[in-house]
Amino acid sequence: MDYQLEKPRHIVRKFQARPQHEGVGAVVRRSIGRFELRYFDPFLVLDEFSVTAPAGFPDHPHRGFETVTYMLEGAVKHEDFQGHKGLIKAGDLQWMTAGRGIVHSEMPAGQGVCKGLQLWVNLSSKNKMIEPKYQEIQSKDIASTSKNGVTVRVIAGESMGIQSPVYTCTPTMYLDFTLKPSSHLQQPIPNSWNAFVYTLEGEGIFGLEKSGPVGPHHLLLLGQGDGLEVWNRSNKVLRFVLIGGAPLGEPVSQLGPFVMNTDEEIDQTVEDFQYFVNGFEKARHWRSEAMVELEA
Ligand code: FJE
Ligand code: FE
Repeated sequence: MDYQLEKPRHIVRKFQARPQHEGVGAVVRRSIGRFELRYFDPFLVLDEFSVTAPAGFPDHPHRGFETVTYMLEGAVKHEDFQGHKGLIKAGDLQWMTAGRGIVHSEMPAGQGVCKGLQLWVNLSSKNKMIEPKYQEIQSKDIASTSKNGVTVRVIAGESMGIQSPVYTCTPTMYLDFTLKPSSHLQQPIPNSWNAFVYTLEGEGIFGLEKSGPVGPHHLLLLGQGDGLEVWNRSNKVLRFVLIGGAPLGEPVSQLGPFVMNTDEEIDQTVEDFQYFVNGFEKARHWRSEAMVELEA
């Protein structure tokens, strides 16, 4: 190993993410954002989604945070009220800063199942009302490297000497790791950050070498320390994401897809959306192609 961690983080809470219904006929395994774990500062929601047409997430608004969509299988067609549209395909990333307001639709493209992860990252009070912005990276352009049986795709932050070009308003790391059987990983994480693992495939040992293996669809909250150690002692490939961020330490007032600091700001947001002002102007006459088709 190139470095030794001084204080490896251990798992302090473990959740199995069970399927639930969201959007229109869509199924998500929600881990962060469910009743037992409303908020893991700065993270509001983590959904592992699985959607097949005609199900999906038709026209809906966002304000005050970012949605990060990382596709695992199939493709999502995205359109917003500014005329921004595109396909997010397997391995692609869309980092959308909703800021003061986005109205958009996210629907499966084609007939097959589409699967991925959607993370909601909160914005600090000074960033909640910034202009909306997109950072879109195709699979082939995502920084990736392999060493000693460990492969990382760097969605945000840096790992194994490579760096993501994504700018994160709230300092965030997002790493997609694949470990071959018998491989081992040490990944530094800033001491003051909140961090978690979400497992996708195979079985891994996280934090403590003598702990039991964890299978897919689990959220593992990490305690304090300077990094994470992982072992693959199984005979199958292990895949998981490691996500961390600097906590904002601010009050959160949330109404569905609107996330502000105070109840007054939420009331204002509901009004802005209702009267098409303060960033929601274009919502007055816009409907997505997906919505028009659904109603045809
Ligand atoms: C939703 C507000 C929303 N998980 N995973 C309320 F914004 C959404 C929503 C999503 C979503 C979209 C994708 Cl592509 C993937 C997601 C929630 O759009 F479902 C509710 N109920
Ligand atoms: Fe959305």
